[in-house]
Amino acid sequence: MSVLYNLRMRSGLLLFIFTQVILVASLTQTDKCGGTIEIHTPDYLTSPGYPGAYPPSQQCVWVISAPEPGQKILINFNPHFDLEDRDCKYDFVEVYNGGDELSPMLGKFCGKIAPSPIISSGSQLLIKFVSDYETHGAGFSVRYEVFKTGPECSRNFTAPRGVIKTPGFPREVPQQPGLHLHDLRPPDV
Ligand SMILES: [Ca+2]
Repeated sequence: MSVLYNLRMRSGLLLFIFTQVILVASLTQTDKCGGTIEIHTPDYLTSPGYPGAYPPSQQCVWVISAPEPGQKILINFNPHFDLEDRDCKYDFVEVYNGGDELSPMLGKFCGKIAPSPIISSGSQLLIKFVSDYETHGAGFSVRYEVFKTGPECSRNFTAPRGVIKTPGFPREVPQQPGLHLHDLRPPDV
């Protein structure tokens, strides 16, 4: 009886250690303050400690690159966005349209409203996160991926009537992020 009990305790302990190791490994992967990222699959980066409060006095710079020079990058902020809101003077996240801070800034964000999705015009984006010494929020999480454009979708239609087919119809619609059929109305004349 006690042998069985011991065995269960031990395997329970091992399982506990194992899950902790996994937890720490998965946290450190996305929890780093800054870094160089080449996109292979869509992934996330977060402010340190997210969704817990970020530490004081951070200055994190991530440079994200698409694998091919002609590709663009799409980033989507998680709606759970929370940075000290004092006109973005003290804590903020900045997005630059290129690989360094001399590139044009696409936005500087703080407060509790997550920024809209952003698409780079080139193959690099820079994200910079800054916090000062007091008053912290939950921070931010952002998903990055290569922006996909297909030749067969996302066109503007101006004819008064016509037929729209999904790419490759009548085959199944491919699972393709960024595929939208929109703006189907003819423009007002
Ligand atoms: Ca602050």
